[in-house]
Amino acid sequence: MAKIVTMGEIMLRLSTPGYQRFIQADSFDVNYGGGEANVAVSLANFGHSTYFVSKVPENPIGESAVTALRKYNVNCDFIARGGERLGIYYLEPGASMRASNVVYDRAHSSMAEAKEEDFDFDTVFEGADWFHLSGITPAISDGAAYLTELALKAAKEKGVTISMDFNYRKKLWSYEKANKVMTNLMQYVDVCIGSKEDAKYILGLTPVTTEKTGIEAEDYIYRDIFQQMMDRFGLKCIASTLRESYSASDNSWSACIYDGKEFYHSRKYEMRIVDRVGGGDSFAAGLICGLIEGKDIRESLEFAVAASALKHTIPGDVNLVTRREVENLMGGDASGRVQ
Ligand code: KDG
Repeated sequence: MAKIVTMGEIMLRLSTPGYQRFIQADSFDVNYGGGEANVAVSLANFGHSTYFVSKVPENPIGESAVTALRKYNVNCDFIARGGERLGIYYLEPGASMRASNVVYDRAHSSMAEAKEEDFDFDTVFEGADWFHLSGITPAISDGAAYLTELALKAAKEKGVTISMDFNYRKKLWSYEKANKVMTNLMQYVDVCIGSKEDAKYILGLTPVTTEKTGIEAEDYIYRDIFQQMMDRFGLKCIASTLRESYSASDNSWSACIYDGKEFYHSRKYEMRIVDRVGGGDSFAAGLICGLIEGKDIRESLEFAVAASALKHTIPGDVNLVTRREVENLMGGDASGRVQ
């Protein structure tokens, strides 16, 4: 069982029931979520010893968020208490041709205003095998960006493997700001999850053009952009999810990975989506799970894609599927069609 640490903001998620528009809703469904918290839950669910680093207010709402993580066996010893408030995000789930809509109400949250003295990173990373972060944490405030770098430095000094999922959120920061911050943070990263758009708009890399078409073109462009990222940041491997959207609720889902030698494109699943939020986080968790258990990049990627395809069938942010369910899907009917 590996020790895995993730760090970020956990929020109260209030979503309209039954695909209602915001204006219709007179109640909300309550869940808790946040990019890195979602990854922690998935990894705990796969049996790893998982720690979430954050700060929540010292009130019943903060405690409820912590309880939501404890319920899924995430270790919450490194969650500081204090500050003003828990961030909230409102979700209007999309359906058919109507996209989802998110409204953030998270300014001045406890995590956005957390300070260096809230965390003892030496203790956090003692004996840790892996540290996972996403671009959401440095995006929430300059203070959180500073803390992110402190945490990355501490993890690096202890020889911990580091993964970073770009997770670009345009409602949190501009591409210019993301470029400045993320380019610097990439020096600490071993395993990266990001799309060709992230490479272009956040890292300023230029994807190659090609006359190839379809999946061949996609693989060609990804291989090239991944190589550019390898050359620049000395990564161990890079992966991206690949979504072909038929509508807001019908998608195909696959992924690709590159380790500097082999480029691999996974099997594709056709999905009817119940809740897409957290799909990327469950992919990150599946990939970390595979790699940390010594699986090769192909097996790790297939596990991650299947796990995240299943996440799309579960309401809420977090992936509550078992290892057995993921393996059954990997070994079963390629349609992966789920209601
Ligand atoms: O990846 C899922 C996240 O987007 C969701 O949990 C909310 O953390 C969140 C954010 O900042 O958007």
